[in-house]
Amino acid sequence: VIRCRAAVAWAAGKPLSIEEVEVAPPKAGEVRVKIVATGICRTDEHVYEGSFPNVDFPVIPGHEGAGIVESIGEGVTYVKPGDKVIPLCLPFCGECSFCLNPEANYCLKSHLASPQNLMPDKTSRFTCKGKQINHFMWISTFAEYTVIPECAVAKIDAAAPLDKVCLLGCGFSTGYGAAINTAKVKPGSTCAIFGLGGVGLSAVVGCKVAGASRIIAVDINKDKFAKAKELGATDCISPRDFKKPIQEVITEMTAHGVDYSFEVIGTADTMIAALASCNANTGVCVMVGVVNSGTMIPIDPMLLLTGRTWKGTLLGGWKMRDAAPKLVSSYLEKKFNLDLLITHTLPITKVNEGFDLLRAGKSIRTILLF
Ligand code: COD
Ligand code: ZN
Ligand code: ZN
Repeated sequence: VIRCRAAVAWAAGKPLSIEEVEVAPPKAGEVRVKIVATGICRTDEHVYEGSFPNVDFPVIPGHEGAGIVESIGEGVTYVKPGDKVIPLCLPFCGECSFCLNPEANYCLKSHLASPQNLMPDKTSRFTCKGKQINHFMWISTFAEYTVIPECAVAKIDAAAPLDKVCLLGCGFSTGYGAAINTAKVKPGSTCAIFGLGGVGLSAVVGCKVAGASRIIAVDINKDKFAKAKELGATDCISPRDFKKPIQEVITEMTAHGVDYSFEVIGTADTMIAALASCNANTGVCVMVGVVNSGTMIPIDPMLLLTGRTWKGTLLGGWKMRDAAPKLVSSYLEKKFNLDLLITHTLPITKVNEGFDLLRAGKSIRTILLF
């Protein structure tokens, strides 16, 4: 058993508290990882608010981390102590029909398929003050040491800087993959990205790397525009600056609407606006944001009848066990720059300050270091 620090959410809406927790050794098929760095994603904020379904408190959140394998349980062959890894919020069992399908990435044996926030055997490896603490997405990266199923880690290059590549665990891969894999943006095409948080800006990067000629970035917070331009946006617009709906503005700017649009906010209104912003015939709209559970979206079927495609994406469509090491190599080869997305780096003890920055719209990504 290892005693170490972790940021524990004891109850919905309460600030996280830094606690000393006990982390049990990995059981068969599990690995114990020393987390070196972890990002704060909006989804962690949803957990904290208590709006994430099927998450019971107390819980150790965090799902955008990177670390080093400390020990392995019986039968583990994929990694050994000392290997650098990225914990995966979508595991890879390698056996289910989605894992066997080269185009799918939603492992049917994941925590999403049978939601619960314990380990796959329905027990916890964390205790604090004599109480059992729940896991989050099987990876709980807000703990200095965490136990993860072997199928939910990806081994990466020993040269990878963990305080940067942790972003590949969620935010960057989600936005970048939405452009590269889900939309399959073509060179010379036009794109519109709604929402310029860490995920939306990563979609901007994906469109740029794919060779889009025009990238329209949309946000109500104009403070995000400078970064969007730096990352490749050609136009930045705020819906608040126009009397007419933003989809009409975008349609006029591009004659018939963009080739690809991305909704990276998570509201019904912006989902409809993003759909209507892509061209009526070959336009593809990818929804990345998650709406509050129970939200329904009324749409005019004519929007789709003329040929538009409306798609969703999960973690940018990547099969992460395979993709994470390749994304790390692309980063090391400077194909894209993750560093520009990191606006703050804080010690884990300042985790609540990190959430305050996110809520105030002042940060893109905050990295917490142990
Ligand atoms: N119009 C334009 N922009 C808006 C509007 C609006 N009506 N409302 C908010 N925005 C802007 C905000 O100013 C902000 O800049 C941006 O939208 C949102 O950014 P963040 O920083 O709050 O969020 P991100 O980028 O960290 O995450 C956005 C998601 C939509 C991805 C996230 O909220 C979400 O739904 N996550 C779950 C979806 C998913 O697959 N995530 C990956 C696994 S966790
Ligand atoms: Zn599977
Ligand atoms: Zn996330």
